Amino acid sequence: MTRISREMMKDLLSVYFIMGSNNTEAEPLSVVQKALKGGVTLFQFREKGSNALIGADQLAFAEKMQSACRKAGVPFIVNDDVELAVKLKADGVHIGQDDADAKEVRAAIGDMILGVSAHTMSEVKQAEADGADYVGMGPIYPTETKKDTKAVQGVSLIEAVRRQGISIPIVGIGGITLENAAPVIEAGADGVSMISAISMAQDPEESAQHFYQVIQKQKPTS
Ligand code: TZP
Ligand code: MG
Repeated sequence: MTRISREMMKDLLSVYFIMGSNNTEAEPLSVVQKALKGGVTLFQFREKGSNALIGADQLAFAEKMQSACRKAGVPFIVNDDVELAVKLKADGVHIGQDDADAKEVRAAIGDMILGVSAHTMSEVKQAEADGADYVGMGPIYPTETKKDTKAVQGVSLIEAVRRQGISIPIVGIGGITLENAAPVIEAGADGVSMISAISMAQDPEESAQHFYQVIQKQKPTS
């Protein structure tokens, strides 16, 4: 295997749906299946917070999500847990600044996709130097889903990164909805990442479909 190309990574980031069992009041697997059907381009398994599954239950649930992603041909990324990602032979892993050292994670996972959360210009540069395939930047807008976020930063840091000519694939995260997604792409992101806008939607398939349409319209065709 070789590392994913930047071009392909940028494509995959278009509609990056993140979910764990506690992000929905509906049956989690069916929510993910509907979202995949609607057109999400990348999925992250993020099982944390109150009532999160642990141990064998978490593993079984992760396997179900992974298998749904495989069927849909959508890469499956594991949040935080490098060991779980390796065990599942996931397509990638996403880490925050406090989770692990990105350089060490890169060494442990070989060519799997590596995503790193970055909140400052220097974190973006460091992530790129450490071998990240993409950076997640945010929270762009206020969010109720994650309580311990850094300050809301809008799109200005994304613009600043692009102004410096840094071309690492970027996905924006935090409070993103169908209504406010377009400016994130205009600022220079390659995609948007969301939890509640799809996981809590009345119709997750339709929501994913609409995100796909909005993002495709905004993204310059390569
Ligand atoms: N990291 C920064 S904000 C956030 C994460 C995981 C939560 C995003 O959830 P939502 O519901 O899309 O605002
Ligand atoms: Mg984390």
